[in-house]
Formats: sequence, C-alpha cells, structure tokens
Amino acid sequence: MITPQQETALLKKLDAFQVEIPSWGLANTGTRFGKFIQPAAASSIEEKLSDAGEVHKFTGCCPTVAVHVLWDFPKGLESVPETLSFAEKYGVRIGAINPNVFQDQCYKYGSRGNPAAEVRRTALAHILESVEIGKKTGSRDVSLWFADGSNYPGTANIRARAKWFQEGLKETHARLSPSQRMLVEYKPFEPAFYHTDIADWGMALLLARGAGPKAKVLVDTGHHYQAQNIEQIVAWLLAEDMLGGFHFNDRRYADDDLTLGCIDPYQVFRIFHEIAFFEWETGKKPEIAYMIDQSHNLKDKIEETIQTVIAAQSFFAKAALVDHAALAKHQQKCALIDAEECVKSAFATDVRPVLKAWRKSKGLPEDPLAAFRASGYMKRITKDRAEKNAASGGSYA
Ligand code: RM4
Ligand code: MN
Ligand code: MN
Repeated sequence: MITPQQETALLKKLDAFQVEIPSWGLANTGTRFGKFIQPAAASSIEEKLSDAGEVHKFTGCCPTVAVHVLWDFPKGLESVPETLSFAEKYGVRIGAINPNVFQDQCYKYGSRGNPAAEVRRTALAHILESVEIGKKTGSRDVSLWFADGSNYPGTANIRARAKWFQEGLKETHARLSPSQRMLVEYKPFEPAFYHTDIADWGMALLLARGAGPKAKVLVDTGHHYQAQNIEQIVAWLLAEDMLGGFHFNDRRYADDDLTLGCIDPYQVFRIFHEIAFFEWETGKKPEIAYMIDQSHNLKDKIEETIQTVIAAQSFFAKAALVDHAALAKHQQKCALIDAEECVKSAFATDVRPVLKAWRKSKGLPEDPLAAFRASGYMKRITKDRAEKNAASGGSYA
C-alpha cells in the first residue's frame, strides 16, 4: 500500500525522471543473419524524430533522442541545422551523440586501437566532429562505444592499444565545452571474441579518469557476463562519482538488446535501488543519463519503446518506495530478513496507480500504449513508409 505522503513524494520524483530513447531503436534492425523489415520502420532522421515525438507525446518523459552520427548525420556537421529543425517540428531535443567508429572498412582491425596511426587519426577526427555536433545540438553527452578488440590470442598488443585509447580520450576531453560530458561504455565481447579493448567497468573507469573530470562511465545493462552483479558496479561508480549513465535493455544470454526488465525485472529494480539509496544517504544528486539501447527487431518499434519507458518509470518508482531509514537500521543490526523484506516489499508494490495519477496530473493519457494505438499514427506511417521499406531488403549479401 502506498500512503498519501509516499504518493506525493513519488509524483515529485517522477517529474524529474526522464528516459532518452535511441534513434536506432526506431529503424529496421535484425540479427547477424539478416535484417527484419517492418513496413512502418523509420529510415530517415526525420522519421525517427517523428516517431520519437510520438513516444514523448504519450509518455511525457522522453524529451530527448540519442543519435548515431553516421546513421543520423550522414553529412556530419552539415546535417545539424536540418536535424535541429526536425527535432523542433516533432517536439523533441537531440540527446547523446554517438560517434560511429566501427562501421567503415578502415576499422576492420580497430579504430582508436588500430596499429595504423592513420586509422587512429581518422577515428579521432570523427569523434572530434561528433563533439562539435554535440555543441551545435546542445547535447550534454558524447557517448563513446568502441568495437575494438581482437579475435585471436597473441595478435594484438593489448598494452599499446590501451595507451592509444588513453591518448585519444584525453584529446577528446580537451575539446569538450564546459557543458559537455563524455561517457565511456564497456562491453566484454562482440564483435571481438578474444579481447575487447574496453571490456569492463574497471577499464572504462581508468580510461575515463585518465581523460579528465568530464568523462564518466556508461553502464549498458547487456554488457556483462552472466553472473556479474551489475548493481554492485553501479554502487561503486556512484561512490566514485563516476557513473555517467545507462544503456538500458535486458538479455538472457549475451548482448541481446531485449526489452528492459523482460527477463529479470528484479535486476532493474536493484539498480534503481542502489541509486535511490545513494541519493538518500549522501544527499547528492548525480547526473545520470537514463538511455535505452535496444534492438526492436521483432516487436513494433514505437510500441516497444513505449513499453520500455513505462517499465523504466515503474522500476524507478518502486525503488523510490524503499524505506531507506528503516533499511539503514536493519543493515546496521544485520537484521537480514528485515532488510531484505524492506527492499522486496517495495519491489512488490503495485505502482501502476501512481503512474496513472502522475500522467493525469500532466494531462497525459493514463494508458500511453492504448492511446498510441488509438491515435491512428501507425496506420498513417505504415501507408507512407511501406513501399520504401519493402524495397530496402533484409539481406546482408
Ligand atoms: C553496441 C553498444 C553501443 C551501441 C551499438 C549499436 O553493442 O551497445 O552502445 O551504440 O551496439
Ligand atoms: Mn550500448
Ligand atoms: Mn550493446
């Protein structure tokens, strides 16, 4: 049961909770074996921002859209004014800028970790252009993920590559404006299968620290080995003032990019709990970018995005309900059952009525998914985009 006081506090907290959606989650994606084409998928930045605008319109908590430079700014800096005008037209803002140093042929053996200095320079130039794009779009974060690594033992100089990364990240940091940050993402494997240059949070943390004070670590929930305790990583990063943000998704096996909380809802709750507990205990309010990074290749993309945003809001709300003062006492006394029950009862609380109340107070539909379905938007874009999408083909051949 949620008390009226808890409800008032929660409504206020929800006002400050925002989720950033990825432009690439609205486009056609697939697996290693082929792309699955959906007739309504977005294939231009205008369509992606239009779809993102719908998600924001119905959920009220997704004002920003993360973008991938090569996919969304094909002409780099030159594409900025047009993109900004689309964002304005569809009622969203441009969020994290994601450079792409993994797609071009020159990156076959790596980008910033490539033994060829020329390729490293090409990668850095693209990242620096992304920083400039971020200045023009008014984005706070440049979000860096590197596919770099090697497939066979003995084929790469791991230490030399780490040094090249350190240098590149320092140079990137030097170009940030006072309002910009850079986020360093890690991933244990894929596409590289023997070693990945930035494989875990320790490596990301060292690189971010070495780069400068505006560099933080980005935790993609799908980028961990099976048994890893993600909320412990989150707790450590918070304590070190190094948690910059998340890429939310869920997985069963590897980096599956499934809907947040679809496999392990308690995991998402535990992450939010560590953050809420930290904030309560320290009185600090770290700047955390809550972003989604999913591949909506089977479900309808806009609907899955709405579903994800609501999931994020509800785990956030459940974690906010933990009685922190009581929990601290139970922990101090090692009252294990009481401490555990304190956390679990918050997880078990049905927060849907509060989320509905919050939406109502904002003039939003109480059921965003149903309202989106009733809006006719899907029908319209399916008609407009089906032909172009059908022609795009799903084969990698
Ligand atoms: C990676 C990583 C990055 C994302 C790319 C597309 O696995 O999660 O954040 O930008 O996929
Ligand atoms: Mn990611
Ligand atoms: Mn990933």
